[in-house]
Amino acid sequence: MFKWIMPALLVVACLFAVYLLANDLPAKPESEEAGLAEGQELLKITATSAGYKFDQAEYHVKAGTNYKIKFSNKLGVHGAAIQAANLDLTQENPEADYTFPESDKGKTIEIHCSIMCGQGHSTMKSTIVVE
Ligand SMILES: [Cu+2]
Repeated sequence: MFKWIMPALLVVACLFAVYLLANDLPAKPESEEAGLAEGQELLKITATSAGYKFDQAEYHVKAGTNYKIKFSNKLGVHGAAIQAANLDLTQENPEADYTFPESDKGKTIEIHCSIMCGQGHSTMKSTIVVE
């Protein structure tokens, strides 16, 4: 009598576990690639006052490819000026779409901080290598 109860409870418990797993998983972080146009690539530049530098000493891009350049500050207030591309990205204006022309291939383009941010400001630089 009531032999069916245990298997039935087991099934209910399993379903409940699956339900919990499905609902308690943290929300998927929104992909950084979301919002990119087709064929567009992301170039992220992050600046910090720790060492007065950009997160990479060299950023690599491909000539002829359209990039969404996203700038952000990790610590302090900085800007990323890319004079060769006529861009100055700041906290207020952190994004730009840009295609490095084929004529830039093989060139190294300078990025420098465009906002007076402190004692390391004058040497706060990085480069974009166009391949
Ligand atoms: Cu600066």
